[in-house]
Amino acid sequence: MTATRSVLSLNGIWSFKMQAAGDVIDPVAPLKTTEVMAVPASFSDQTANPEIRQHSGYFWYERDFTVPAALMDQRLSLRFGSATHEAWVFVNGTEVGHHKGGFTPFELPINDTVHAGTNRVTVKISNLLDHSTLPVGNYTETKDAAGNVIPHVDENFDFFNYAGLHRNVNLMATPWNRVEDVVITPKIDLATNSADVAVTVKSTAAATVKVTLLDENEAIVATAEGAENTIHLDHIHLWQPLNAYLYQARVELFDGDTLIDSYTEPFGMRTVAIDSGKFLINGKPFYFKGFGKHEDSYVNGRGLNEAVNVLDLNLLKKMGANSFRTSHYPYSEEMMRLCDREGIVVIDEVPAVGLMPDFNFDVSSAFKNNDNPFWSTVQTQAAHKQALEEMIGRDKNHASVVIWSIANEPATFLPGAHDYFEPLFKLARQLDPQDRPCTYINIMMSTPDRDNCSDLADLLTLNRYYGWYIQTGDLKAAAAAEEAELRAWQEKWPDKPIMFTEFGADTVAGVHSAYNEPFSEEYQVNYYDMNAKIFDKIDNFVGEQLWNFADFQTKFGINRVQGNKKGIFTRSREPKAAAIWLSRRWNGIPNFNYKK
Ligand code: BDP
Repeated sequence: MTATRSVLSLNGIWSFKMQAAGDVIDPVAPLKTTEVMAVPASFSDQTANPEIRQHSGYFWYERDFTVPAALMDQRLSLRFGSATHEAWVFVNGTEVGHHKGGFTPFELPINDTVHAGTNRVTVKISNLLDHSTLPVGNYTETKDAAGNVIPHVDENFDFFNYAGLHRNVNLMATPWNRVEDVVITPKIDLATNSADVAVTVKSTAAATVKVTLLDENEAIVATAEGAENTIHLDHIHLWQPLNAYLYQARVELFDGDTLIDSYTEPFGMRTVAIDSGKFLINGKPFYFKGFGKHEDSYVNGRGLNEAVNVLDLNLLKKMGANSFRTSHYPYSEEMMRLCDREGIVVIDEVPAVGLMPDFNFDVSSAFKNNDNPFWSTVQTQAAHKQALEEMIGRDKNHASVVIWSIANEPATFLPGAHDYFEPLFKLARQLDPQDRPCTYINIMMSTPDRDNCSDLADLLTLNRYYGWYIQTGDLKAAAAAEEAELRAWQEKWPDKPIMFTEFGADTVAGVHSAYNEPFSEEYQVNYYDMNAKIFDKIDNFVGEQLWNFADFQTKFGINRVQGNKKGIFTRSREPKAAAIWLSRRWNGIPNFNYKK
């Protein structure tokens, strides 16, 4: 909302219908249903009907909304924070647009289909995934007795396939001639404590562009005119981990003296660089302490839950942590803004998860299989490019984002992986105006001798489960194997920083063992203790992000008891013993200069 723009929330209770086999639904007529769903949220855990929760296919949402007559002269659009995974949007029965990809926003103009007063919006949602989508799902079809196709998706990944209108839905009214994008790229000189801030404004009209930079007290620190500016600032305040400082760029379009549009974008000033095996933020070696997370909470499922976001960051800070990864998809815009404000360091990840032949928990099979033709059959390249464009397009200005993660645990030990990833790394580097480091999250079968892609990444971000999926329960053997692998990586790439982006052990809160038994709280503590001792021995080891912040929901399976239990908090955010142990460790580790 600005002086020239209105935003009206369409969150709330919507009508809802699962499209069962054989159902024909025509959006020209109002949806025939008595079911309702709250938005934003997954529908999955709001229903009491297991058939809806487990259904693969199509779902319909609908509600009325009012367009005030006073807004009818403006450009009207519907904006969805995300619709998971694919959506077709109809206004008063007419299709106004479509979007595929469940974790990034989209906006659809609706002037031609609305009138002042009451209107109807209908959204058809698909939760289907296959070998061309991100995330990757295993798609199969059967037929019922009447010959109707029954689709089925088996997640090729370890989290529940939550779906629905997951984030805010808004009616927006903007001027016809408007600001379309703002790109803010601060080039900082740490030695002189000054910056040249490049501000590029993309607008729909040839208008006079005015840019005003404001400090945290809303005092004006600089002004400039034109669509492309480089503004010099002295005596800058740096955005620091856990000590954020946010400036604002106010962008205004003028026609003569008349204000046509205005938009304000917050931004922070910090540098990110990699040098001699260190990860530098503002020129100093940073040590990542934190988590792989999920957008996952009771009832809301994967839906935006701002209270949980605030609690999670409060718990994170209390533990002495400083960072997390948006495993395994871009998180809400609200969470990204919160991280900017709270000084949380973020690894931002596209939904490229499941890029491996058959997701299962038998790690040994993949160690043997080195000739699977996976990369010549998978068809995700187009979706992957789109996901990178949309994530970097959305998140480019966030100070909190310091690394782009281009995939989680792709099968980089198989031939063809390098050809698949090379163009994606190139694209990410072209798209990012701030030249942040790029990486992929390396799976444990991709050891230094087997991995095909580590030359592409700026740093080594490893997921390792020594003592869990291998050497289960034997922390001594696990420690030896883990240390040997880390030393091999360091030798192979002496200038690349190494960090763990996952390591963890399933732990059922309340289970105890005098014998250090896996699944007990004691084992989880000892597992982290073992890992910490290794990390502290490796010079280029720059961070530990464990798996996972909290227990989270997964598909049904014999390896999961109501979900993945590797949280150091339960799903309701109660600490397990490991959370207390890790708080002590992390509160004793400074954010900077931990490794000499
Ligand atoms: C890794 C995945 C993550 C899983 C985790 C686990 O990146 O999504 O949840 O392991 O098995 O394979 O707990």
